[in-house]
Amino acid sequence: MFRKTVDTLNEFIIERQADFPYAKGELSRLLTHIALAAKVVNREVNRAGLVDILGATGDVNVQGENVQKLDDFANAKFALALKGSSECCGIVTEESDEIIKFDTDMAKDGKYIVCIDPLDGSSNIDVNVSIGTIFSIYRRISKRGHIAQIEDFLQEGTKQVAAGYIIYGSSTMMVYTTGRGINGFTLDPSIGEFCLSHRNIQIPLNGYIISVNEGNYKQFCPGVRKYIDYCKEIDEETNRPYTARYIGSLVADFHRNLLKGGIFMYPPTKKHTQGKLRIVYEANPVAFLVEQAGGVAVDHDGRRILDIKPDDLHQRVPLYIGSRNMVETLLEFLEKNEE
Ligand code: P6P
Repeated sequence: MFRKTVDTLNEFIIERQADFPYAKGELSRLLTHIALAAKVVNREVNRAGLVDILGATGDVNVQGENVQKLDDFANAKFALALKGSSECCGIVTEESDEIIKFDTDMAKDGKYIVCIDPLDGSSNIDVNVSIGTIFSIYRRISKRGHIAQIEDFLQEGTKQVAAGYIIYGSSTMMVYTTGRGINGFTLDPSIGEFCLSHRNIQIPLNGYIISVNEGNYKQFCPGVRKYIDYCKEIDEETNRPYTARYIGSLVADFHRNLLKGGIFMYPPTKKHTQGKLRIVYEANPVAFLVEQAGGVAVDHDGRRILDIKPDDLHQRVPLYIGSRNMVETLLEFLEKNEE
């Protein structure tokens, strides 16, 4: 009997569609279009050093960051794929101040909106360090058949119907959830397909990796500093000192901690008093994923990231995310050393 040896992403999406009895395939089609755009971006990322796509465009985005050529390329490819899916009526992207409303009749009838960071970690592009795409999918609130409205994009993270990321690293992987667990697919370039490689990912309850930019150590509050010091103490019983790993690409740091266990922290600093990461297209998608994997994601007050109602498209939030026991220990340090 022929035994299917590989689950491609498309097969997996279709199989899982059965989990949603009322689904007519719109979400499946949307996810398939995201995967297609990811393959196109992956090709360009992998040859970035060979074509004139490295370096900055000379523009500055809404974040005040220099836009890299590959940022622009990725942004354009994902926007095109999402508009072409006819399931998405609009997007918010790190690269645009305002929401992008799709105005074709098919797109205006789209049931979903997408929040996306097309290429996160772009400061790492020119030095060949892993980068990623982060996406989050919601049902629209505004009426179908009309253009998307701002309230479609300012929903709590608990309203996400799907979220995921693509990591362009030693291999290219797409990791996503639709609320029934989290699965990882590795791109097999020889067949041009994402193939199931990490089924039902669960993050270890305990981890021994701490990810934080210690260049900001003196700007952190006492509780964060004391927790970092705690992680460095020598204590064989609790496997300390922990290992410090910080790549400077959220997707790469998050992906490693998801598989091995660990905590990623972006606390408030003098420059980023509300943290650096954006709720809508960075914190919410990884928070949905980590909770689906059995982990925790909170802000500096210990609030669940997914419960926060964003007021602004590019609103930032302090982020503590990863293995449950590590985040809970950090919160104890924050509480004990409240300013
Ligand atoms: P810092 C990349 O620019 C990014 O938005 C995230 O991917 C990453 O985790 C963070 O910023 C790194 O910020 O201030 O430590 O360089």
